[in-house]
Amino acid sequence: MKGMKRVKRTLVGAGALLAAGTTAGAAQTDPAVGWDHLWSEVLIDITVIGVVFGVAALWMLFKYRARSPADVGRGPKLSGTQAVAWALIPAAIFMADDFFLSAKGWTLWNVYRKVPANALEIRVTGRMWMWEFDYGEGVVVSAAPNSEETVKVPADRPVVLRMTGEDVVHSFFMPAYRVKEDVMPGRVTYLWFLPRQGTTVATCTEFCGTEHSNMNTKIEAIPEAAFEAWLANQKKAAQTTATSDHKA
Ligand SMILES: [Cu+2]
Repeated sequence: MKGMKRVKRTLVGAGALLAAGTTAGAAQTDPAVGWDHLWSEVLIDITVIGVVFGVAALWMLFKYRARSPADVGRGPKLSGTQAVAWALIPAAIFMADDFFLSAKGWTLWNVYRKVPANALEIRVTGRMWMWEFDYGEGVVVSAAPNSEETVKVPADRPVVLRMTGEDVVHSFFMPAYRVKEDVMPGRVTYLWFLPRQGTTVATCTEFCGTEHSNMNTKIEAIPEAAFEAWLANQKKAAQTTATSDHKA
């Protein structure tokens, strides 16, 4: 009875923990932070496992070393149970950790693929060899190779990029935000990220021709109010140009 109670309590505890994990997942607004956590977790796990097995191997090397030339070939044999346990226990430990990390990765991936409702949408076109950013209403920023022009985004507001290509396969990569997605003709792919104030780099990461390495641009995240003011100005300018073009 006591045992059953304990099992029940453990199950309830595990359930609560899982539920807490799910809520934390839902509240997660920046997948980049989640990817970093997951990566350090992978590193910690493989280090711990590596050290444990390394120490065990060294200990056995020492314990079962040959003490005299006559010892060679007379090492102790493992029993059937020992042999099976030696294979299964480490495999179970590795698999448990693998499943645990993949479950976390899968949860995070789903957060990453679900665009937040309040995201600002920018349409991106990739072509040999530049990126173009379309904010709508005639506001287009062309990031020509090596230009000093930055692509502005609002800090702390999610931004979704809907991307397509005009010629060959490109890949849009923002290392600082841990996001990368292929860009190709005939299809619209997407990614979203949560800008942090400051300037970072976006670059093409699919070899697309001789100028591929120049296909990069600076992404500048500025406070949202400043961004809104900038965008409103750009829209006004775009409208004026359109009207004067029309008159001409
Ligand atoms: Cu490219």
